[in-house]
Amino acid sequence: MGTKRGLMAACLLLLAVWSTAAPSDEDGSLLWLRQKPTTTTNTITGVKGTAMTELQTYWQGGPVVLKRQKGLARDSYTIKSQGEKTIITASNDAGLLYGAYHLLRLQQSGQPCTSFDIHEQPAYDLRILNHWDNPNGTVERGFAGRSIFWSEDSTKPNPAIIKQYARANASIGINGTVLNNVNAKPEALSAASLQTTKDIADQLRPYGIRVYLSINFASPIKLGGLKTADPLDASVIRWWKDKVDEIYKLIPDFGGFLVKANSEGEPGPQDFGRSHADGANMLADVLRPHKGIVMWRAFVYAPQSDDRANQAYLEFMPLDGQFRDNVIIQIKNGPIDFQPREPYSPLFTALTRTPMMVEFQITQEYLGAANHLVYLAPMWQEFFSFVKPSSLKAMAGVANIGDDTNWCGHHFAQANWYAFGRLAWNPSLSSREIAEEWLAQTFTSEASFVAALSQLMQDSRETCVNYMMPLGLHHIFANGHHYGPMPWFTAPGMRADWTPPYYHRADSIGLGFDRTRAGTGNVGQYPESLSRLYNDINTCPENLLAWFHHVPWDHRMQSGRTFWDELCHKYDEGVKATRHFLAVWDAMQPYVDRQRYEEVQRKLRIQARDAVWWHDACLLYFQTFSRRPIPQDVEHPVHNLDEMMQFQIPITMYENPECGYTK
Ligand code: GCV
Repeated sequence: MGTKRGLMAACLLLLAVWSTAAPSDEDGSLLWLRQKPTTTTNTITGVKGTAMTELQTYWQGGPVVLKRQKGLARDSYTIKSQGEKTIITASNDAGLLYGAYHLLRLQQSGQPCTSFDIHEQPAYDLRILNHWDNPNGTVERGFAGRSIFWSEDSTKPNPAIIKQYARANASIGINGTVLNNVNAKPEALSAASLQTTKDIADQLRPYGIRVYLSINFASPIKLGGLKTADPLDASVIRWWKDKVDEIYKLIPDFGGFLVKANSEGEPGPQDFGRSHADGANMLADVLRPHKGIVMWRAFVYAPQSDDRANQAYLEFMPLDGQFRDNVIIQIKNGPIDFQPREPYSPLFTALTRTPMMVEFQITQEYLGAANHLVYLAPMWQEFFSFVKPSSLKAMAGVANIGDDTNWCGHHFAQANWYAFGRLAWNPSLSSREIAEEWLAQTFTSEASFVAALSQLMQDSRETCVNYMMPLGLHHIFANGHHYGPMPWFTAPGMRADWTPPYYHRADSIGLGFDRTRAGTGNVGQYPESLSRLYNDINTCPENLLAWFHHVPWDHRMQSGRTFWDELCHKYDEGVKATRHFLAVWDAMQPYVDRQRYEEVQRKLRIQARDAVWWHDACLLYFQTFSRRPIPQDVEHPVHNLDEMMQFQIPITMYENPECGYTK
C-alpha cells in the first residue's frame, strides 16, 4: 500500500504535465497535502530542518526566514511580512514548523499570500491521537484497513507511510500519538515491541510528534512474572520503574502512558483493593523523573448499576484533588459512549481540582463507520458550548486511520482527522471555517463547490442523529459491531447495559430513560441551572428529551405534534436529507476527479439506503409500543419488522472482522 501511495505522488506529477480540463483521478492518499513540489531538496535534520524542507519543497512565494525568539508561548508563532520577506518567529522549532504549515495551508487553499500579520497560539500543549491498534495489526473500531504501526508478522512499519502520517499530523498541529489500543496487551511493553515503538518515535520526532503507549495494568504479572500488580507493592513499583527506565533509554522524549483500568474487564488497581488515584499516582511517580505523564481514563461502568450515565462521576468525584500533577483524567465527551448525540459528561463541570482532557472519537464507531458522511466538528463544537475549553489541559481523538489507500476509508472521513487537529489547536474555530479550509485543500477552492459541500458537511451530523436516534434516543445499535439498528436486541445472560432496551425503555406509556430526580437522579450531576432545565420535561431541550425522560407518546412538542409524530418526522427528515446529499454531490461532478467522485457517490448511496433501514427498523419496532399510526405526511416503511429483525448485515460492509466484539 505504501508503494501505492508513492506511485500516486509520481502519477500526479506526470498528469500535471498533460493537464486537461477535467481534474485527474486521485485516490485520496495525499490527504489535504496535495501541493506539488516546486524543487527537490536535501533532507535537513531536526524539526527546524523539517520546516525548511517543507517550505523549500512546496512554498511558491518569496523568501521565508525562520527565527527563534524567547518569550513566546510554547509552539506559538508569528508570521509577518517585511518587504519581500516573510518572517516566521517562534520560541521553539515546533512553532516554526507550524508557522511553515500555516503558510502552505494558505497557499493551497487559494488565500492571499502577501502582507502577513499573524499570531497563533495553541489552546493546549498536548494535542494527541489515540490509536486503538492491536499488536496483530487489527484496529478496534477501525474502518480503514489494518494498522499502519503493527502487524502480525512484526514487519516494520513502512517509513514512507509513517512520514506522510507525521506530515499530516504536524500540518494541523497534532504533537502526540498513542500507538496502541487502550485495551492493551501486556506485550506492548516487551523488548521487541519497544524497539518498534522506538523506530516509530525516531521517524515522528522531526515532525515534533512524541509517542505514548497504552499499558495493561497487570503487566507486572503477565509480562514480569510477579505475583501481584498492586500499585502499592514495592516489587510492583520497582518493576514499573525499571520498565520506564528501559523505555526512556530507547526513547528519551517518550511522552507517557494512557491507561484503561477497571473498565470493560481490563485490569486495574481496584483488583487489589486500591483506587484509581493509587494506580495513576504510582505510574505518575515513576514517570516524573523523565517528565512523562499519565492519561488515566474515566470510562468506567459496572453491570449492576441502575444507570451507566451516573458511574464515572460516582467513581471519580470522591478522588477529586487526589491525583499527581502529571496525571490527566481523560474523559469521553459524553457520559455513555460516543453516541450520535449525548449531553456532555457531567464530570467536566464537577471536577475542580483535577487536570482533565476530553476524548473525542474520530473513528465513526457509532456514526456509520466509514460508509456514512458525517462531519464531526459540529458535534465537538456543541461539546465546547457546554464545557469551557480553558477548563481542559489537553484534547485526545481516537483515530480513524488505517492502511487503506485513502487512510480513513471514506474521503470525507479525512475531514474529521483534520478538524480534530484544528480544534485541538483552537477550539473556537468554527466547524464551517474548518470545513471550508479542508475542502479547498482537499478538492478545490472553487467557491460554489466549497459553499455547497461545507453546507452539506455542516448538516451531516444532525442528519445522522435524525435517521439513527433523534430526540435523545441512544445506544439502540446492533450488538457488537454497532453499525445498524437493533433496538429489540436482548440475549440471555448478557449484561443489561449492553442491550438497547436498557437505554430506550419503550413501553405502552412512552419512550426514553428517566434520569430525572424522580428517576436515576443523573440530572443532579449537572450544575444547578442545567439540572433544573433537564429535570423538567417542559424545559428539557427536545434534542435530549428521551435521554433524560421517559416521554409519553402523546407528549406535546414545540412543533405542536405529539412525541410519536415528531419521532416519525425526525426519522423522515434524516432519510430525505441523505437523498439531498446525493443530489448535491451529483451536481458537483465537474469539480471533482472521477475516482473520488465515484467513490464518494458509492458511499452516499449506502448512507441513503442505511437511513431507510434505520427509519423502518426503528419506527416499526417502536410502533409496537406506541400503537399509533405513522403520520400521512411521513414516508412509510418499505420493509416489515420481521424482515428488519432477521436482517444480518455482512461484516465486510462495515469493517475488519477480526476484532471479536462482545457488545
Ligand atoms: C477500546 C466502547 C467501544 C470499545 C472501546 C471502549 C473504550 O465500549 O465499543 O471498542 O474499547 O469503548 O473506549 O474503552
